[in-house]
Amino acid sequence: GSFLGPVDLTGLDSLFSSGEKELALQVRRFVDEVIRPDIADWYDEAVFPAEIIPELGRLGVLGMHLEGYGCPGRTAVEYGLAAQELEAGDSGLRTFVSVQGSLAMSAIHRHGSEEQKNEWLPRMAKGEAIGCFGLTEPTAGSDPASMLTYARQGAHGDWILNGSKRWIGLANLADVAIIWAQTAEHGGGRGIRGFVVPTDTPGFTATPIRQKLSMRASVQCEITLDEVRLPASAILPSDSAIGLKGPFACLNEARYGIIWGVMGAARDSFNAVLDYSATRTQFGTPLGGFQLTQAKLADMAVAINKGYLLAHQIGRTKDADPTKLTPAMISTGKLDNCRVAIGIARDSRQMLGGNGITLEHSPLRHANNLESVRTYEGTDEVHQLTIGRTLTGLSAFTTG
Ligand code: TGC
Repeated sequence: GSFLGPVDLTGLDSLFSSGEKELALQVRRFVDEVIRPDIADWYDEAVFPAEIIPELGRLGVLGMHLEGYGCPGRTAVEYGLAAQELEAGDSGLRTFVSVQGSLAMSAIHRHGSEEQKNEWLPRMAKGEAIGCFGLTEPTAGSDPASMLTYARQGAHGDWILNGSKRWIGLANLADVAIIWAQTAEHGGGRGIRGFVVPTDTPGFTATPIRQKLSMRASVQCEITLDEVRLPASAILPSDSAIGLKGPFACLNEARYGIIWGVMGAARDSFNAVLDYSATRTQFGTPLGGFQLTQAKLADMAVAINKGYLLAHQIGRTKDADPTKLTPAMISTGKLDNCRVAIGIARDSRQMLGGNGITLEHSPLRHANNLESVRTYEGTDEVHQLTIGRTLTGLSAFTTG
């Protein structure tokens, strides 16, 4: 049988090497042993299980695709396979791995000084230090160029940060925050620079956002920066981090992981409902014997196969030559795999009937999580307009 289970109707199994499949199964075993038994309680009680972070380090999934500095140095496809196994467990768990590896670690790895890399990356790969990534603000979501957080330089070259960030994953647990701030009064997007901020710096506060109906087994925070004073060496020094292309290069990595991750949530929803339709009997027949059930199962399976094919194509392209991985390609995968996955999770809940509304079954939990996933790292609309700009050569992000 296929390592992806009964949903694999198109020979997806043959697209992956035995080493890649073994890695996926290793992550799946971790999810089965460490996540599945407790995820319903964590979600119900809004608890992020921070104690598993060092275990994720030992599993080799933190900064998984990065080379050197104690990072695992895995391929893009291996990283993708791990992401989909983690998200089959819960999107909140995969989000932690994305924020740590694709956002915080990749910002330091790509744009940081040797000193910053040596200080943070080996410990972050082991899960001994936690990172977060502060781009979004209360008034700057899809439009990060409008950020208000400001970094001014003091007389001795030190930097003083003021402002706020919102929706920042794990900021309350983080040891280090990558904070993006405006440095030039009229710099627009090009004045934006990144800073490596130890979270124990005076003036840094992170407050968890409460009453979430999505990503409950994960934490997102509001950060306030009140005269946060940093040495001159805290800036990410690389030219690659001047302007918005600095954070966007990291967002590309996180968006790439999502293309795969959400297929795990879709597959887990599908498996839950396939099992249920074999055992649940109504009108004297297992649900799976009804044509309306089979039509839904067939449509879901077809959509999941297409989603994996898209993720695979994008992953192999990234491994062969990362410069060929265009923003439009990433937007295509992120846009469609997210909306396909949330549709499957919702249809699965429908097929579970009333039993689908508790945490005994995964689909509604996945569907609620996917509300966040289809919104963060670029909404559907941002990705549609990115694709639209590529197709037409016209930017429709502003009316000005
Ligand atoms: P635009 O003029 O398009 O670009 C500005 C500069 O950035 C470059 N660029 C990219 N570089 C690499 N990869 C990409 N995908 C890039 N897209 C653009 C571009 O070449 C340009 O460079 P330069 O050298 O000319 O300055 O900028 P714009 O302001 O028109 O952007 C348009 C838009 C809407 C596409 C962009 O702003 C966008 O993608 N918005 C969505 C923002 C988003 O995804 N936010 C999620 C933030 S994640 C976060 O804060 C925490 S969530 C995770 C958690 O913590 O739980």
